[in-house]
Amino acid sequence: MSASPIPADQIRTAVAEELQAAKFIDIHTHLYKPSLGPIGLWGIDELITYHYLEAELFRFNSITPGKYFSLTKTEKADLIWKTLFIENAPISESTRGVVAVLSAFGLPTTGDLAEARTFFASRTITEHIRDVFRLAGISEAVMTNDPLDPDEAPVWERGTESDPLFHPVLRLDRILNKWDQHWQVLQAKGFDVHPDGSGRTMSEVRRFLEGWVALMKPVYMAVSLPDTFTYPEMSLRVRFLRESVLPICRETGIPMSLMIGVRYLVNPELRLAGDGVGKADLRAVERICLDFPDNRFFISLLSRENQHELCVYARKFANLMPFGCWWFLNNPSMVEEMTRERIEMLGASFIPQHSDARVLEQVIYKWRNTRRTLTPILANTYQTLSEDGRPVSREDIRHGINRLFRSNFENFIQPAGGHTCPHE
Ligand code: FIX
Ligand code: ZN
Repeated sequence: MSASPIPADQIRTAVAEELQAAKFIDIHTHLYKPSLGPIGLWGIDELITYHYLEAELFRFNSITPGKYFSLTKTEKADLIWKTLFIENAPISESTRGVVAVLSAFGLPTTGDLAEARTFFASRTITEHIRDVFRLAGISEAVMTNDPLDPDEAPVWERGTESDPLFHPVLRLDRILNKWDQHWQVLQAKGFDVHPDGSGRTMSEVRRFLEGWVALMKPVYMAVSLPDTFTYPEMSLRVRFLRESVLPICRETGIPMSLMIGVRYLVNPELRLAGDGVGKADLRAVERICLDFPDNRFFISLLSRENQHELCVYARKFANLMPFGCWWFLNNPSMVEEMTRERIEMLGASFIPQHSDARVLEQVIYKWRNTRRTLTPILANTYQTLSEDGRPVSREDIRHGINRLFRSNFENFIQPAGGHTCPHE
């Protein structure tokens, strides 16, 4: 690859081509390898009944959530399609996404869903995953795997083959956020644990997680946390972090992902669509990075108001890797704002985005949008560098994009030996 400088007026084309050619790693999704069975969602009815669209349905249609959730999947999809795609133009980020998926497969974006249903019913999952990943421009996706999920856990325990397209993650929300509802599951498996965390609970949870690390070989552990998350704090959650989770992460060289800022079920009637956002006190992140210098933390924050602080903390802690424009921030206006600020403050030492896809085909539009939003931002970045007197080569651009969408992640999940400091 030539290191020869690119004329400033050709930088944008070079950026667009390199973004298109690069295969990204999607570091956080709710997608599943086929061998985990029906928990992996795909197809038109799943796309349309995505909780983002359910939230929008209730703004346009007077149906009550109770009545809506009593419908069949097909009835739900037909109602959302009629309301958000036929009676109204699908201009929101989430509805436009469905249109982008339909047109990616050459399917009609108006009329009824019959042709789309026939098309998706004709696909076999392995060929479909291959085509979807190609259209999305990703090489692999990182899953969200819950060792206490009654549908998923037994499949892992029975043994599943590994899949190079899907990397596992040990998701700990049930232990760290809902211990009072789930401690019995561990007790039933023979772990000497107690609801109040007494006795051998901490070491037994450690033993439980050690077993899952050996079984699942996760690339990182993860938890979503409320906007009220505080550290340090006299709580079971913080005890589990300190005494069970972070010690194992350190010993096995696995990073911990903290996704902070959720106000769970602000409207419980909306179920999965009922969560909200709140500004978090990031002194918790400051202290946890300080207290655990040998642990590495992926951090994603849900509140727009927390993003600048996160950039500052990332400048203070090399064991902190900011990632993604999570959930309610995964909109071009927010992605633009956050990515520009992160480049200005962190160079290419962060991970700009993850899809958070819950339905397979969503990666097509979520990554198309990311490329579309980042092209002018990266082009402007390199053009400004060239104007300031440092010639820019295609190699520079390729290296930067590879860092943002691949090697920052690959290096950060490496155990300490292979880990290269993100600031190098
Ligand atoms: O906690 C999470 O991983 C969140 O991403 C999800 O719970 C959320 O429902 C979602 O789908 C966001 O996009
Ligand atoms: Zn998620």
